[in-house]
Amino acid sequence: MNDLPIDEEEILKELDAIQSEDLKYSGGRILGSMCTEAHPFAKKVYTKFLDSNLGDPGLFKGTKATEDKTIQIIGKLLNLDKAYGNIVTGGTEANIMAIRAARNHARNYKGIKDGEIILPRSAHFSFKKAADMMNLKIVEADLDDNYKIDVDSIKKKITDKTVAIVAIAGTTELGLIDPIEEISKIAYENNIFFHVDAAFGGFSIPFLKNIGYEYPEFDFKLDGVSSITVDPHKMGLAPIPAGGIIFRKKEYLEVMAVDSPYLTVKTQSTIVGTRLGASTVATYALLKYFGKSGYSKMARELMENTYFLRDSLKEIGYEVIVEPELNIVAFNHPEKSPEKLSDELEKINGWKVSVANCPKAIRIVLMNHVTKTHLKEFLNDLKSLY
Ligand code: 0PR
Repeated sequence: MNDLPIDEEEILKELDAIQSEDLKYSGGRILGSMCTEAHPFAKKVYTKFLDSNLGDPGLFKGTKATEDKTIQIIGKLLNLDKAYGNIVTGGTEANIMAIRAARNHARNYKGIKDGEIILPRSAHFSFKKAADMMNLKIVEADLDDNYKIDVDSIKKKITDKTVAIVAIAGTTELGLIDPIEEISKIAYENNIFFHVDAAFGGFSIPFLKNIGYEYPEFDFKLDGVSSITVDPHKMGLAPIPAGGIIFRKKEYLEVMAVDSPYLTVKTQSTIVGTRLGASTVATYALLKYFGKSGYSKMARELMENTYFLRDSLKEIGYEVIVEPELNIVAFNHPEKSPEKLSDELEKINGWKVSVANCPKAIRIVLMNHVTKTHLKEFLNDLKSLY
């Protein structure tokens, strides 16, 4: 550390140099990210609320009330009349909260000690963190030929130690939606906590449905669904960190509550203590700013880009691995491995794609910063590498 203070200007110069090493979404080269540039209005709101701390809500009553309102708005979007939950740091924290609620609920009401969670291989790695932190055993559900949960395998894997079943609405690698309706029935009949990870899909499926796209039910309309993760900092255009966890019942928050006696609120259910209010208020502002029609329009445009990429890839001879359900396209070169193609794409023009593991494929996430013009350039390069 320097002994004497350094001039702001000088520090800013260094920071500019630091920032120039980072990629910018606007460059259009980031093709494998579920995040995008936050909306300018959200950035404005964010800086206005930088000091508000949701960890001590009695001091920031306005911000806390706004978190509650945001949870209600998102809950309604997911067909829940009265929602319970929080805006947290991201999908990871939201998933950890869901699993913690399930584990504690099963421990308190069913006396389950060494619990198990059933989830598919396509689940995000945040569940491995959750299982590790909570001493739970992961029981892997099989995938069918379309890379979705095989419902029968869930039935077979339920034991008297099962504390939760997890399914995904918008898988990380392929953007697929699991057969949530069938799984919800099984969870309901067996009285097991059922968590839907819609970190990615939760901010687009409801809006796409709104404009006539057909998707199966995935939300609280299904009686068996206990909680849903839905992340404003992915498809919602909110600034990082903004994840969302919505519970059907208050008791799921209560089973996680610990005493916080010297604070303005006497219990806390979130994992994080001191919590940013800024991204929560920015999320609220964006929900109002776009409304259903704004988010629907955006979701439609992303799907149009998705179909454009899918069709163009097929035209030039690449293999599209699965029919896209949301705005992710996974494809392969008929001969080159995805790793090799990924390296070549980076060398030829700085493209940053990501390689899916199950199945092995190049995976493109069509976020707002990826325009048609970028896609055309990308396709030209793919043509030259064919
Ligand atoms: N659930 C699902 C279905 C996800 O896809 C992700 C993250 C999470 C939970 C965890 O969310 P947080 O990362 O907010 O905790 N999916 C992306 C991934 O890990 C996140 C991501 C975003 C990765 C931007 C890269 C990137 O540039 O692949």
